[in-house]
Amino acid sequence: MQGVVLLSGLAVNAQNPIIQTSYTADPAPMVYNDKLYLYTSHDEDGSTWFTMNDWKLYSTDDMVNWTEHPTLLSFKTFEWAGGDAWAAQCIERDGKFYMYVPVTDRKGETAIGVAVADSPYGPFYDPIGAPLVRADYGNIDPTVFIDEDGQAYLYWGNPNCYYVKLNKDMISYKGEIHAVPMKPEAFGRREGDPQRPTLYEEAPWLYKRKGMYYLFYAGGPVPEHLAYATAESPEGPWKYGGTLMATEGGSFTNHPGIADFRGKTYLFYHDASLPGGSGFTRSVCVRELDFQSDGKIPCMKMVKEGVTKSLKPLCPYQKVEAETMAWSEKMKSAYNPQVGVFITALADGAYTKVRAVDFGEKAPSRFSARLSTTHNAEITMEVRLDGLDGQVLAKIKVPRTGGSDRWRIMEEQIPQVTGVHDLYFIFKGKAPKDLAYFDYWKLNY
Ligand code: FUB
Repeated sequence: MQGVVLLSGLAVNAQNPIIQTSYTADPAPMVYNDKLYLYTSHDEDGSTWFTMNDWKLYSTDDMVNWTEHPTLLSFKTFEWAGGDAWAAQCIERDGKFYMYVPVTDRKGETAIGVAVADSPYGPFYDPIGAPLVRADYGNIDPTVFIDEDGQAYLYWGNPNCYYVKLNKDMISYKGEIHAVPMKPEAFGRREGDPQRPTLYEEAPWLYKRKGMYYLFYAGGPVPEHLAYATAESPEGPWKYGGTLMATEGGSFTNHPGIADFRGKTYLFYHDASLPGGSGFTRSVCVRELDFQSDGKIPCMKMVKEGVTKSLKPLCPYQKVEAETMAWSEKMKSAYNPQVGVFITALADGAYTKVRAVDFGEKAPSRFSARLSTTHNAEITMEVRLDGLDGQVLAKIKVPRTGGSDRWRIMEEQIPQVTGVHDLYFIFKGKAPKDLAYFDYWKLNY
């Protein structure tokens, strides 16, 4: 567990990986009501295999600050599942949210299930009590897409790629399960393996732009790269487009997720860049995706800086959850029923950074935050402007309440500040572990 959070020495201006408080993988973005929701799988700390039991959810409306939400479902949501919570995708239809997940059934076979909710945050339940689809083998990595004519498609599979048309209810399908023809013209030629003539490995993602269908995927041989194919129909035939992202980043897998949001297209992927990172402890990243005028996509590099410009300033005059952040070090997120998701400052110097906070033209006079610690030693939270050594806005002694189930709201007068600033919340003090808990903060006039 220490590995994921005791990071230091990563560039102060890094925006990738976008989640630093857990290991996350297999990004699946979904845009709904002008907000981007990011569903991810969750590599357990210290994993030496794909040890993944539940899915996580983060959201943003500015592409730089991400808010963690309570864990929305696990393989246990599916009574027939025996384990595994691998790459999933969620989509909205007529106000309901459908999450397609690969799990392993009680006999040890992979299958794709579906869970439904009335909100993107869940709670999700299994409406059919059985797998939704299952091909001969390799039933992982579902991707779902609804075309303009209302027809929904589900693609999935490793090492083969399958698809099926979903019914309007999104929890049943019509017709046959189709195996996508594995032709080098469609997915690129793999040399030296007659069993696997193409580069296609896994992780399909179906997407449409300007009338053209794109099938993004992870290509082999391992270590994976990202590639894409295009077609004039969501059922193919597919034409190999080339490499989207070469192998890099330290993880032997990669997994694309694409979303259009506020006029731009974003490519989500994963790497192993958090401390302790590996092919089994991965981290989700994002960058803009550029298209050429002919619809082709140039090969892209992984980028440390991620998305550099906030799309929208953050309003600090309402509760801002501590788990809303652009960057953090030595921080870990947790959940309890008293306050929901909160963060723990693990060691001296732990901090979070929140970008583009809009104080407005009239300066606020007070800062408040809900905090707690179990330690007698003096633990403080400094709030600084625009840098770890920037102007001090507040210096609050964290109250000793005795646990993360007991909290106090602390308030302090602050100097006059206006305009847009990055805010840093820095925890200082000497304690053997878990310095302080932080639930939310707010500015007041
Ligand atoms: O996360 C487990 C597996 O790793 C996914 O199913 C693949 O796409 C790869 O990312």
